[in-house]
Amino acid sequence: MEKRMTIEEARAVINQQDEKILEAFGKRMAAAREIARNKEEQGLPIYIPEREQEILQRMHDRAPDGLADYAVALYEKLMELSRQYQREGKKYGLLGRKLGHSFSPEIHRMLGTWSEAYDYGIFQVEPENLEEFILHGDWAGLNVTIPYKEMVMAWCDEISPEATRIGAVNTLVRRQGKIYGYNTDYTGFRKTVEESHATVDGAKCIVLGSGGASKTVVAVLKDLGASEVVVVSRDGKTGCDYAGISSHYDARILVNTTPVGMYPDTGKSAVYPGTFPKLEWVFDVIYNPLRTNLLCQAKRSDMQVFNGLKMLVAQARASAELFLGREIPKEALQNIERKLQREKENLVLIGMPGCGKSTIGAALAEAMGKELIDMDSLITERAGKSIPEIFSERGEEGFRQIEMEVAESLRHETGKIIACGGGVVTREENYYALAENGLLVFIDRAIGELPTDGRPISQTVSLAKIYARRLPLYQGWCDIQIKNDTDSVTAVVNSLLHIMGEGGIDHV
Ligand code: PRE
Repeated sequence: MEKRMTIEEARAVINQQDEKILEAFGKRMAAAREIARNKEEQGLPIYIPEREQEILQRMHDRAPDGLADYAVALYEKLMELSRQYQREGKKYGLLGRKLGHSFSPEIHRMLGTWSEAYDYGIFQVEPENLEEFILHGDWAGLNVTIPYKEMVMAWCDEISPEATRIGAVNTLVRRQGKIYGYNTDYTGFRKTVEESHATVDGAKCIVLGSGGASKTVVAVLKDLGASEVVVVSRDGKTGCDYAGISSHYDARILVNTTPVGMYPDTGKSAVYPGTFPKLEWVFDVIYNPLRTNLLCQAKRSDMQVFNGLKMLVAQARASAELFLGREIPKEALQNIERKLQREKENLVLIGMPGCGKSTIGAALAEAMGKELIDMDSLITERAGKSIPEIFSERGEEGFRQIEMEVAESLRHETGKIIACGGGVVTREENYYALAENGLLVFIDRAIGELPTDGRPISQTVSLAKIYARRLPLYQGWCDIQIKNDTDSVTAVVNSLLHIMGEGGIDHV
């Protein structure tokens, strides 16, 4: 019989072998660094899938008995570390002037989990320091944003045909001491339009703004066959100023590329989409808020609306592919976009008094790890009085006034569950405050099931009348309508989570 080792003996063997492994590991990593230097000089990517495949196959075939799968797992990890080591000290990031609220670092961190982790930061640079930063700054790859997309072209050694044609660069990569400029916004916006299923071919389009983003949008629309693209600028240099828009009310597609309506200055829009009788699709390159005032208005007019999140994620993926010199799976796009949308958006619960908004809200908050905001509690706090007291002292109008102030104060909230009072829908202004970052959920409960005690409005007018009056409002406002007829909060919460889950509704 084979002699068995004691724990101590086996550990001594492990310690001895670990010394050897460590020494070999050091030599392997040093060789990887050498390869990295060579690759840098020759402009080759760090990740070479064929080489890794060849190594994995060899390790699989040569592994000691029963250890093939372990050897493969070990070498997968080893080569991941090797790539990380080769990339050490390489900095990537977003270059711009004011970047406080950018989603890019978070998106690139997530893209890293779909490929390999890379160091992505924020570079806020003033115009007078731009040249020095581009030419001599410590970076390997950059995304470029407002106001530098056109300026950086001056320092590029080579500019891709796409970026040259558009006249704007949003991605810079350093290779062999040279600076290469690309435009991945094109890829990002094209993806957004293609996935929207908007019929661009033969359509008249109107684009608000004339900066770098506008040029990209125009190129995409033209490439997709738009019959006419009207660019609106404040100074009218593009051939159309805001006063001239009335000659283009026959547009079918509208795209905003201006910063009007962007956080923190939200609630504004450069045009009223409702005045375009043929308008069907409205795009905004802004993603914060998730729905600009323009998109909120367009949605109220039953147009199809798309925010800038898909474009942002798609351009980031295309840029990361250039940074890393490798493909990143397509599935990363939808996954990251959905994650961000879910993380940032509020769930705004609307419906008749007593339909279960607060209880369902609390359960949802718990299930989703989000904070619950109860508008009625905020109203009580603001007034320093109970809701029946506000009604008896100031009437419904007084109450609605406070409610509107509270809705307005919630405009910039993100990632919360907001339970609203039943009559929130009676003031159109509240929609615009709540829908900017909110997915509106109408909880519909049978009238006979609604309680009336302690609810001033419900006691004075018949519930059926209120319901009849408000139903079209709830339905007009909501993104999701859900029945609450089971008396099981969990059932309602689960079906809502199901609707919002993978394969659920697509919305912004
Ligand atoms: C190495 C690392 C990354 C590449 O994707 C392939 C292999 C490795 O660690 O084995 C080395 C290397 O950079 C190379 O052979 O090209």
